[in-house]
Amino acid sequence: GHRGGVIWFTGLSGSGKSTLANALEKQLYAMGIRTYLMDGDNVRQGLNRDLGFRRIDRTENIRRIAEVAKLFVDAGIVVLTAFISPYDTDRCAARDIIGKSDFFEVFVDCALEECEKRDPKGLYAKARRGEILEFTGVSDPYEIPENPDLIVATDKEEVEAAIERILIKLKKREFY
Ligand code: GGZ
Repeated sequence: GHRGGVIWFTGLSGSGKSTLANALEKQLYAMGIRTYLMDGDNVRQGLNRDLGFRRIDRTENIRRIAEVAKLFVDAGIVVLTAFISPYDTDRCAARDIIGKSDFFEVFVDCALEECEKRDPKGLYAKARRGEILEFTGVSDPYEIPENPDLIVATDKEEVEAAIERILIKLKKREFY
């Protein structure tokens, strides 16, 4: 069986975290690897429904996600997480909870202008109109990862090529 581990995607809203995580999960599944994908849809609706987007809430959001991800890793599952996780200290805390050797950070790098152009849910437009406060990239910070395991520039690289690069590194790190 495989060892398990967490592939932690971080980046702005609309940067492509979910797209990459979903594509990678599909590939891992095809390889017979057991996975679990955590994102806003299955975490912020349930476990973290009491949390909003203020700094302390984001910190607690990430802490709980890391603790749950660790449980899945203990069960030998490869976990993919797709959260903005904008603060460096929170991402470092997540890495410490999960354990350095089981944590693989992917910085999903995409220019704010491009994310705003995509704006699939119209949230950037709302943030610009002041209808959403503390929106990451507009009125709230995003701290660029200083030492990610991998950077994917989604405004420059195709999903399939990025997935291939991730898989090669995961293999080297013995995630599977
Ligand atoms: C950022 C927000 C906000 C604010 C609602 N700031 O594109 P989406 O919609 O689906 O992804 C965003 C998601 C971010 O939740 P995370 O749990 O990933 O954030 S964090 O890691 O910072 O805790 C966006 C939506 O929630 N959203 N309000 N103010 N994104």
